[in-house]
Amino acid sequence: MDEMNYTAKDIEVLSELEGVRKRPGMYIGSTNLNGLHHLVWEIVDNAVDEAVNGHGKKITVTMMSDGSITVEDEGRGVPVDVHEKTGIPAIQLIYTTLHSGGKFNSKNYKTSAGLHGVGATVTNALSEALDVTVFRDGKIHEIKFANGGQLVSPLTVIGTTNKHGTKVHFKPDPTIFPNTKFSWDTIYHRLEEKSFLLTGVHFILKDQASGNSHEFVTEHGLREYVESLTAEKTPLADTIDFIDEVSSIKIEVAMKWCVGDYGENVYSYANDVRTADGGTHETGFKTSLTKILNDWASNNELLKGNQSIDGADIREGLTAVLSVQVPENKLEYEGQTKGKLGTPEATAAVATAMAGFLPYYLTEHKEFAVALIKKCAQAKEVREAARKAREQARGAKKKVQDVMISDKLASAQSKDYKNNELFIVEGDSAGGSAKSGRDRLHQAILPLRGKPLNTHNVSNQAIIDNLEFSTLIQTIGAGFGDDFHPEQSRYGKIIIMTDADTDGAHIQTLLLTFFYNYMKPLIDLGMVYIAQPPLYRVFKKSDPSKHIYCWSDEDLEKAKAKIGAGYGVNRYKGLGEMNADQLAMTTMNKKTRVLCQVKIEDPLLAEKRINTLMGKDAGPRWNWIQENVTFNEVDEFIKEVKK
Ligand code: 0R9
Repeated sequence: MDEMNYTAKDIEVLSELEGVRKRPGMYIGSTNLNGLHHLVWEIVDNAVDEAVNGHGKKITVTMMSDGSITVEDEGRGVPVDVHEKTGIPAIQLIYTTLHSGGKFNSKNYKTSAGLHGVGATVTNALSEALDVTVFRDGKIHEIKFANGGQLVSPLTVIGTTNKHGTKVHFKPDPTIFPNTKFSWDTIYHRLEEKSFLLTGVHFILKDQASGNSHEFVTEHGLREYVESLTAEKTPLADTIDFIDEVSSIKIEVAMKWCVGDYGENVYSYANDVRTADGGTHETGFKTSLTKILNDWASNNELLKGNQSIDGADIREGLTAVLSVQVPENKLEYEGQTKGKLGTPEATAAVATAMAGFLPYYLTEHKEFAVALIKKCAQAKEVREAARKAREQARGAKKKVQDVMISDKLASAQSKDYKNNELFIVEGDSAGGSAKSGRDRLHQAILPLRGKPLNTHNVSNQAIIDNLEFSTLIQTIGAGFGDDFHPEQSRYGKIIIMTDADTDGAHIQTLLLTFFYNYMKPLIDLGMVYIAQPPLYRVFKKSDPSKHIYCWSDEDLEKAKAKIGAGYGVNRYKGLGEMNADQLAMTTMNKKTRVLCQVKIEDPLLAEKRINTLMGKDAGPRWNWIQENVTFNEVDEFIKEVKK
């Protein structure tokens, strides 16, 4: 088509696709690995909609050896007829225009989230190639796009078939995504999550390169979800679950209390989309749970005097999944993303459903109900005692000077807290180099003595009693746990600086476990970092002032070539091997260092991993290591370290 023949419609299509390519963040959040996988979710969600509408029960995702991906469903097949007004096949519009789903309303092409077309078009716009194969009416139809959604092969019948369904195959555009490698783990967990929400739908994940494949299907959806989330915990009693419908909102709940678990794990969904920021349905769940348990306890004279139990004490050790299906005309979200449900009716609907089930369950399971109330009352006592102790630990009343907090801490001079940085450093010797090499105005150093405590599933009291962590809590000065106030932090960046070896990695994990469990807002606000000390220094033997620092083996080879004949290599096994200037230059100086920001991209995966890897039970950890760690690589690493 030459430029003169462009119709208004073509220009509109081009500008829409271009708009997506110019501002991908607006459509997929970012162009990092999260954004990359968003392309897959858009297509999988379309396949899911078809399955939920009762057409086809199997969805297959195949990671292809060439880095592309295929999603296939067994539904009716995307309509291939020509759109009356434009004369263009419907399928072409779906993949090239935003909001095209809505344009088919007149044809009754029902879409549950009202988002069809947006998703498929976004994936097409951000792919170097995308082709769709439709198996429908005994024929195989194919249409192909390339270079960000440009039509390269119009809709054609390429064969006959007795199958029905849709297959979408695409390869993300490397000019948009810095990393185009799909992650088995990420897709695995998303499909597993979907299978918990959509009982009876089979999800199959295949990796062409390794030949691995996995099928997910559940019979008891949310119940199985809660059981998987608590697999490594000790239950107080069996999982409780129910399904109800109130004011045309479908409500599903599964919950389980575990002992020795001090966390609160409530996960909510609206129309099968995770509502990470909660919303009206979650409020209905939490308030009704508190009311029902308090009423039941007081009716059965289980509470002293007029006492009541707080919601937080009831939810301590609780793992619950709440899923609501809200009809399209009532579906409202708060804010830009779909992270928070806004539908006002959802609060009362969930509360009514809870009230219609839970009191009867408690009465029928008295032994459990009594044990639960006891556990909640105990949590309340511990929480009150801990609150008092925390106030002491925080030194909120006394204006404590930094220097008095710990004799080990070298504090920053500035009171401009946002620009201050706290380096948590492994070992006294590295601490010494860091203290001499730092920018005294803005950088504080807190050396750690040995391995910190594993803080996963320990009580608040155990944290307070631990010298390392109580020092860290006092140093940051913003409290911890439920009483953590990130705005009070004395540091804008908390930087973990450990040796680049297995011990260093272990210390990082233990510190991150603490931040995750007791100061999570610091992670959510992007305030936690891991310093990246170099692994090598390559220098010219005849003139050691000519040198290059290297952060990887690839860097090392390049540096050797650059320095040329007569090079020497220092391998840094620990921070202590660097002098103060070298440590400052490579790892601490704001202008020259490399920092890795700690982020939680998939909250559910983070929760599961931390339970597996940091939990008390070694069995699941051992299994995970067996399944996921390539021991050859570890052996090689150990050999290298020993050299
Ligand atoms: C592999 C990924 N699958 C899909 O993207 C997919 C979309 C889709 C679909 C319909 C059926 N299967 C699908 N798979 C469909 C068909 C019909 C009505 N509604 C939906 C029908 O035959 O009448 N569609 C998604 C959007 C649309 N179809 C359209 F309506 F907008 F065209």
